[in-house]
Amino acid sequence: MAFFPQIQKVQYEGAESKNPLAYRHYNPEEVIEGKKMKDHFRFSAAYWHTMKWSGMDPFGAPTFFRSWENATDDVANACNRVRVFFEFCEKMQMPYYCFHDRDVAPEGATLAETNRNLDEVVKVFQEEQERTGIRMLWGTANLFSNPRFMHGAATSCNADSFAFAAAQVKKALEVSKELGAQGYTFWGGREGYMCLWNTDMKREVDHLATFMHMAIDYAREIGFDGQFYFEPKPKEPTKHQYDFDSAACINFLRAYGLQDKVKMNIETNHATLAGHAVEHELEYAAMQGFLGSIDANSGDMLLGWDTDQFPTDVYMTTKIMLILLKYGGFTTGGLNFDAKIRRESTDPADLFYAHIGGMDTFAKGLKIAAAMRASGELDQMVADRYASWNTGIGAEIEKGTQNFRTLSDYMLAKGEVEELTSGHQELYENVVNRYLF
Ligand code: XUL
Ligand code: CO
Repeated sequence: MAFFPQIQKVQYEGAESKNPLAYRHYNPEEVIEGKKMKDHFRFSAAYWHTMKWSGMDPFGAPTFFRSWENATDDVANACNRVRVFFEFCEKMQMPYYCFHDRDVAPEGATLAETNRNLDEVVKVFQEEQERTGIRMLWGTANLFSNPRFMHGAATSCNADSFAFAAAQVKKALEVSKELGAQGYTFWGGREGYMCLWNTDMKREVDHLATFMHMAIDYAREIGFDGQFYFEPKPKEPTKHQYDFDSAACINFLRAYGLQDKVKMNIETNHATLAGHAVEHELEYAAMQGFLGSIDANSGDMLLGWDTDQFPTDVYMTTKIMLILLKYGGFTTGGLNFDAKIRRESTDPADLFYAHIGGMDTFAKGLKIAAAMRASGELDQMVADRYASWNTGIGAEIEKGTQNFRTLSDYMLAKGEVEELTSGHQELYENVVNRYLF
């Protein structure tokens, strides 16, 4: 049975197409810089937004009424929903997906029943993976919705909350292995705090590291060899989250001996919440060797919270693709649309328009980024800006043959910094614009 009978498989039709259900730039088989577009992006749909977002917000009830949902949200309904999801992914030519344990199966009266519910639904995922070839990019566990996690999970003041979270992640790792997931993501949820008066920060952060080590040890024990990711987010739901941004996360990973086991999953809207741009977060993670995966979305600067909108800004996708190309692209990671349609976008077709827009915006960004790299114009301008480091004193500092004494002698003899050049920011911006329009 088809749940989207009026929608055919979305195909590439070229830039001139006016068909709202076609790709204008995303051409999966097209080769750019020696790699197919589909392999550059490794696009993924997020189950929690695409299937579970109901349109509910803090001020109002759900606005989406889907023909495939029943009122009870039982296991049978959850299984049926998986079929809907795979029809969606198939029609979108979406090669990957991600979910939290609680997105896909309802919680039972006990942990044992909850695990059984999950097993039932995972069987359907397995069938649908077999049927379609669509694969799981990464799995994760929801350690934030249930009231038992009101103080956090791994960083809770309550040891039982930690233990429950551990039991949940144990099961989520088993399921990720069963489904052949290529990764597993830790997102903090409530791993942070609201008030330092009642918080033992050192103890909480130590516990977070203990939790991650336990998860990784268990994964290795059961033979799950997916890549682990840490997803930064500075606030929401707590005021101070321990996974604030790339720099804070990487410091944490290094401080606790996790640096060889975990990479970063960077989300655009989380970057902006941290007062950064996504390109800053990505470049920082990548230059430190932590480039892992991307949660693709965008925020609304006027609203300032985690609006999780689909990306439509070609400037932004160009910047992201430039960094991805520079660092050799994804290995285990991909571009997961951690994005939701607006609560006023009530038609099932809106799910398609949203993802098509996101994929086309990234495809256009990739083409522009590749053209910029092919000409080498911008790279040359940046290289010229740093020319003083290529010879003379600059080269010697980089080689490590100078020290404060020799540099002081050098400057005493020379007297003043010479040849300070313009930063030409406006010129750079104009050059970039030439590739965009
Ligand atoms: C929350 C968020 C999560 C993670 C997975 O803001 O981004 O959905 O991506 O837990
Ligand atoms: Co995310």
